[in-house]
Amino acid sequence: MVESLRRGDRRALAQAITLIESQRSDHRESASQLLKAIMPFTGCAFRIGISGVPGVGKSTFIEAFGNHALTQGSRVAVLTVDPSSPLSGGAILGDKTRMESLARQNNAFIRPSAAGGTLGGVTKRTREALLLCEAADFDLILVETVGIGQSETAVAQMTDMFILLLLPGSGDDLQGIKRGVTELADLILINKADGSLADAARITAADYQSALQFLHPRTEGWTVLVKTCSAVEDIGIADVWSTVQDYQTFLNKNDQLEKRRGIQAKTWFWEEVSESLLAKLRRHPKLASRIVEIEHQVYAHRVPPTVAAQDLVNLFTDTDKS
Ligand SMILES: Nc1nc2c(ncn2[C@@H]2O[C@H](COP(=O)(O)OP(=O)(O)O)[C@@H](O)[C@H]2O)c(=O)[nH]1
Ligand SMILES: [Mg+2]
Repeated sequence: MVESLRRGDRRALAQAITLIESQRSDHRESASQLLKAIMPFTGCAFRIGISGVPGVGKSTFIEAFGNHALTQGSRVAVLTVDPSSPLSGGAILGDKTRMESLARQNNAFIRPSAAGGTLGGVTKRTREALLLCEAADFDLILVETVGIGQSETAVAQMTDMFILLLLPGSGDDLQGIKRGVTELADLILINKADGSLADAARITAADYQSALQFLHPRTEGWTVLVKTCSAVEDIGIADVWSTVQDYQTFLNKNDQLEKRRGIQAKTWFWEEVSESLLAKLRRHPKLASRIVEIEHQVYAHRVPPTVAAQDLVNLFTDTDKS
């Protein structure tokens, strides 16, 4: 499988992703082996997260941007993080999930997130899928996520650059800018800057650009730009491409890419550690009845949660020794 991946074989890549998505324990074992084997071939792509509310045009943008990247000689892989997809999939009018024109290209690969699952489950798989895409020689990876809840943060945690798409006129609620936007975005695009919305888009962009002056960028030393574009009419896409190049150069020059990825890998590692420790504790046969008891005491406010937690952890470490 590693060999076929290294040849850039897209069918092998799809199979490999299916393998890492599998819950079967024997599959998990092979998945771990596969991931270990491909590690030397990972890390060479530029990873971009793309977020925004449903309907803002993320998929349409990815298609336009991805097609542009292909003309520049890139090999483009698209992954999606959408824990809600089984419910909302295709529910939005004109949803462009399938990205047909991009999907037809030889040097493009598109993979929607596995149906169902928790955000944690989906993002874990997406991180691994991203590595597999890199091993299969894709040098630009676009991760689409809905701008709801924690999924934005999770995607920012696995990418090098974070692009936020907004709608023209959305500048009315600039107050939301502190939390959601500036903490994560390296580039903000006001999409649908075409037809009757073009003027509104320019005003929105100017509003955001001036509001951003007073806020701290996520990447030290980088000025977050606000630009307009039209994914449908292919306006401003080449400009976005050159901004992405500039950002990539900036990150490389300052060793920031290396550092960011190192920190991301460590965070991922500790997430995995806490997850498997917790799973082990919850499934511990000797603790099952004690857990029910303690939980009940916490529920009834008879024991402070902090004390109960400490008791349980002590029980766990003692039981595990014996
Ligand atoms: N006018 C206009 N419509 C767009 C643009 N980009 C996307 N759309 C439309 O907006 C709708 C939602 O697009 P989609 O890419 O599925 O949005 P997503 O939910 O953010 O992925 C579709 O009907 C698109 O055709 C654009 O630049 N201009
Ligand atoms: Mg979409």
